[in-house]
Amino acid sequence: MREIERIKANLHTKNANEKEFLQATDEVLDSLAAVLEDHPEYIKAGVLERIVEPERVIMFRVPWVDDKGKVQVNRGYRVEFNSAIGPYKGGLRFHQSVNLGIIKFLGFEQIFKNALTGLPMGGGKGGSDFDPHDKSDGEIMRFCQSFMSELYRHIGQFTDVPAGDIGVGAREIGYMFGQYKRLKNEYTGVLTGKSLNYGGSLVRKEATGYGLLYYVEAMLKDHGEELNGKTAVISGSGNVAIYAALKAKEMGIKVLAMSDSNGYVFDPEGLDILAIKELKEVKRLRIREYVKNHPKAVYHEGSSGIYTVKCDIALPCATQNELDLNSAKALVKNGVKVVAEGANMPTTPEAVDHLMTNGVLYAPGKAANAGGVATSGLEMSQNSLRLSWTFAEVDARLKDIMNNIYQTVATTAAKYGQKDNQVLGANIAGFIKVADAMVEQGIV
Ligand code: NDP
Ligand code: 2IT
Repeated sequence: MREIERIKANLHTKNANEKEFLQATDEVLDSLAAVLEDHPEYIKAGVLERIVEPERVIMFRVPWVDDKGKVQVNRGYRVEFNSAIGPYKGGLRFHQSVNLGIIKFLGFEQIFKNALTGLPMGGGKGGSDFDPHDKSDGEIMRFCQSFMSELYRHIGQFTDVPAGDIGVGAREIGYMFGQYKRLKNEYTGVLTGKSLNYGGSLVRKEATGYGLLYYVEAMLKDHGEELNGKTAVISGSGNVAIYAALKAKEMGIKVLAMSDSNGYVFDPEGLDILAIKELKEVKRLRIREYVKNHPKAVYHEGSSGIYTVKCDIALPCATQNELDLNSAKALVKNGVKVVAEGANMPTTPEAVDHLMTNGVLYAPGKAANAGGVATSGLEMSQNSLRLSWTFAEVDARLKDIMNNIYQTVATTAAKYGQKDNQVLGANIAGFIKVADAMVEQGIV
């Protein structure tokens, strides 16, 4: 469609250095031709031009002092992308690879993901190029305090509510919450993913991984299959991967391999997930340490090799573009049935094409990993009500939301004549909700 091509060309000219952002916008825009035919009001109201431009981009200096007394400077970001359906909502990523293009791609994806949850949350994302890997607890605290000393003026429970992402878990959220409270002299639910001691929600820690499995369960049920007895590989061994693996095991799936950025561990009889959780979540060690106490398992250097392991289900839960065409070919050759994304945009466009043309059920992250932000939405509700729901209650709501997302995505894909094309279904369903709100609110 001419309108779409024009907007894409303009975006590529204006943001030539932001390759991940362009990858994300191209995919969404390419899904929308049929919608625009049906809805000329979106074109008239300039919805496409507006939705690809962040409402606000904040970049700032984050100075801190390391344990040796040396001054360090990182760059902080918050991209407030779209507030049509609620306050900006999305995580903070601390990783050495972070740059503006990566935060913009994540913020853009978040708009549609949050819309799919059915909860009133706009899209945003932030973070820093700070590398937390080799830092002491004191250094992490000082960095988080410095980061929040600038960010606090831009966020708020009704404005923008950050949470965790890569490199940001309950520890970092705690230090940032403490600093926000001190600066604002105000106790509000300005961050989600808080610990249970001061306003966090049960199930938030588990939510992205659990939600991913609830989504896959709904998808397989719709295709007359069940999870019990299947095999899986799960990339990463962070927050998303660990709780995906625990839920997978509970559902009768054998998890054969998991990874970190150095390599992967493989055990044909299935990994001991609680041992991996202890190793990564509590001791913060490398995954290669696992084989020391598990002699049947093998460690392979290099994380992308994980996709050469024969499995029924692959769950990429580490980072963007980790599953490339070669990995997709290896998975297809080995008979993979399902690829569902716990990470954001982990599968390259060429790999997605290869999977879908070979009949693999492919679930994009903005649908399949929405359980984390959905439960953040539930944390915001509980904070506003000043009460906490039980584990069972939050878990039931999460399951319900993931089932609804799958149904919405599947129905939308079918309605547009492309059954099982969940990329199309997720992009269109998320887009329509936000676009309608943007039209109703006028040119802002
Ligand atoms: P964590 O920091 O807890 O874990 C990240 C995991 O991915 C680690 O095992 C890490 O290995 C690995 N990893 C990170 N970067 C790379 C890389 N460049 N190459 C290979 N492996 C890498 O993050 P999360 O589990 O929270 O996030 C994982 C993914 O899920 C991200 O894409 C995130 O955006 C997405 N996501 C997270 C949600 C959440 O609620 N936390 C919600 C929805 C999506 P190492 O330790 O070696 O760095
Ligand atoms: O990518 C994501 O959806 C997240 N990192 C979670 C965001 C949130 O606000 O809980």
